[in-house]
Amino acid sequence: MNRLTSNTFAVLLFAVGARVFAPGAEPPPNIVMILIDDLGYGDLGCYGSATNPTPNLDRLADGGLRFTDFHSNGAVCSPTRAALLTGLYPQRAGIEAAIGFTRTEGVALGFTTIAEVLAPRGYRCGVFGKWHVGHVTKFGPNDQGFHESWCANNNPDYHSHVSRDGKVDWWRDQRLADEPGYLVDRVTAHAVDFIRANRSRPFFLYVPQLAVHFPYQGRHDPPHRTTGREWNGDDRYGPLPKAERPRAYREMIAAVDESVGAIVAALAAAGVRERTLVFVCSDNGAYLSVGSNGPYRGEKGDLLEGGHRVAAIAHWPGHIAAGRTTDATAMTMDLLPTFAAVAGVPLPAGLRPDGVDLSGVLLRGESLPERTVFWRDADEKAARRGPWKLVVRDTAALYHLGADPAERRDVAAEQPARASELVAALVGWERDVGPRRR
Ligand SMILES: [Ca+2]
Repeated sequence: MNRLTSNTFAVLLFAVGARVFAPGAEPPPNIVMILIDDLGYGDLGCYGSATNPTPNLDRLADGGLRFTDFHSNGAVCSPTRAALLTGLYPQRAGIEAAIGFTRTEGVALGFTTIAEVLAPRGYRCGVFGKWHVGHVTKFGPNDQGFHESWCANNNPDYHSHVSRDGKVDWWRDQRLADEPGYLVDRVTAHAVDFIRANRSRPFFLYVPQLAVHFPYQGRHDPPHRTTGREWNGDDRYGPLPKAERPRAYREMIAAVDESVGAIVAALAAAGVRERTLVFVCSDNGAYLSVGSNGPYRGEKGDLLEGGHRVAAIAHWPGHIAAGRTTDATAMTMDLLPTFAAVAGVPLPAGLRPDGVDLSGVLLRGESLPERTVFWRDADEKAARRGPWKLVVRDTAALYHLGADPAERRDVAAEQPARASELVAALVGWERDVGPRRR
């Protein structure tokens, strides 16, 4: 975009922003949050994959900041999404496991979401993709601060849009509204339309892509699920025999990468690329039957690193220095305070996030003060402080992630004081967030 067009936009933007923001102030930045589903730490080119070409995501990493120690709050979908939306540990938001096909469970509407933080300050908020923090008719995005939404509750067939419960699962503004197309591409199209429509005002665009979660279907694989029956056996994974699923998975990664490229191109075409923070991460680790968690042991559902250490990239030309990596230990729940800080929006009274503001890490290359973070999923628990990680499964094990990133050598017996400290911290945290709800 040439300078004249850029200046014209700046004037227009100022005129719009001035209604909400102080005269003379810079217009607030847009925020685009892309959440990839079930993508493993080792699944992107910029994280060492030799099999998956991801040129658009690699370009974002080259031009921005790549995290090497970023974690999903959960090892499955719903808890991580609850943490992203609320800035809280998912246990505090009442979502500790993946939500099934019930309409009685979800993030209660009384919790303040990131959209509800930004919308009152003039941000237009849209979400396109997989919601999965409660059925949209009862716990939906439009009732949680988003102005517009196209969402699935769960992971429908990418072509027929039928979920595992045998029902069509594609909703516009919380009403069933099916439309034809491969869902990765439908999400992209709605996101691009949203950018075009809102080029002249600040926006928060949340794109929780459905891929690369099963069913494993590339663009040219056939539709599979039909309505009126459940798909909860091995057929939940889609139409392909096991041996072909990794091929479809790679195609789905390519489709997500193209989606990221299309969203970035839409930002550029709208003239807002330089005033938009793009953040990309995954909601949990990969299944090893199809994906890679790089050097880390475990997979989706585990509280070993493979279940929750994920790829994360932040990109904002002129604000985030290009080509850097950070080893800051960060988590999904940090994104709400981070986005609020980047937008210059104070948190509402009464909202005390568990997450911390990462804007110093993003914008100024700062490190984070040491803290202890926690996970709990079914009967597994984990605590992390510095390089030390306590993993409680049948027994408690202590790992030094610097020396032993694959968590193979339990050093609890050699480091009893370290182990006891983390056990005590975990007990204190569980007392704080309360017992598991189900
Ligand atoms: Ca997931």
